[in-house]
Amino acid sequence: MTIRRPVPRVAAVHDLSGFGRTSLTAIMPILSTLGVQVCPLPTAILSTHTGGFSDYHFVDLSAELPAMLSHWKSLGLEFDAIYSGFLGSAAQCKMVSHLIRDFGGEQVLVVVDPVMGDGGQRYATMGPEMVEAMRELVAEADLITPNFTEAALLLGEEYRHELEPAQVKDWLLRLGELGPRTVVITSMPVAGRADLSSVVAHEREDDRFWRVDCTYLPASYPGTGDCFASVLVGSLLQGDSLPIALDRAVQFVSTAIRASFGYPNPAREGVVLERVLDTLRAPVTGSSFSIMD
Ligand code: PXL
Repeated sequence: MTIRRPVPRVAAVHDLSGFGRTSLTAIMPILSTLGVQVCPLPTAILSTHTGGFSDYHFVDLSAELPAMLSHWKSLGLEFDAIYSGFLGSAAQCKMVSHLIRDFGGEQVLVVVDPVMGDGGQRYATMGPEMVEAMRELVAEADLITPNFTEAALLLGEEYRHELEPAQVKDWLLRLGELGPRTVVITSMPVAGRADLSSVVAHEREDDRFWRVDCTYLPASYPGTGDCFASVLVGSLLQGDSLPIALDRAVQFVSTAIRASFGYPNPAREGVVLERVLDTLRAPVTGSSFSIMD
């Protein structure tokens, strides 16, 4: 027997923000802890992320990406997953499409986290052209992980404060019609339950709808979407089923938020990842997912 690779390998296409625990500074430690090799392709370098900081320095690396990719190609590199998140421009969305065409395939899990905004607002660098470009990019993905705000943007829906269960299913199915076979929406408000927030998902193959609820925590830390999607990717690459991977991702984010809550540091510093990373090594001993009927 030949071992193809000692550990799964992911091409991670995100920005590198020096301060604030978002994107690559969250994704790399999480996936490494889950035993996954991360090959970062930084789309931009920022002094800090854009949530809660102003005057950040933003260096767009778009012009460098084709040369990086052609070097990877000349090496004959192969990946088990391609995972993109925050992108600096509409042109970068096109570059990720090329990456998917060059390095994707039957055996490669393509995950697009269409990072564009949160809480009903678009992030500072996300103009309307990004929404259009992201809509085209999600068509190339196997799995997408928009939050509620991003789901509304992708569908051209108004942001609202809650959705009835039938509408939740409708949104999941319509996002699936854009292309991906698995759709996950995070930070979904639960109708009539202000104390809860849900992650919901639909898999086209077996037409099942999944839901994981967690207690709504009155705090918002940048980067929690990156933490969620990274645990999901790492867990799926370890061989977990989708509902277990969703459960692990929800658990991790909620543990990270709770661990951060009691500190006086401003939310813009992100969650205290370093204090909770080890929880990712625990075996799965329970779960709280349900099937939506
Ligand atoms: O985690 C989302 C994210 C990623 N990258 C940058 C960001 C944000 C959210 O604010 O600003 C640069």
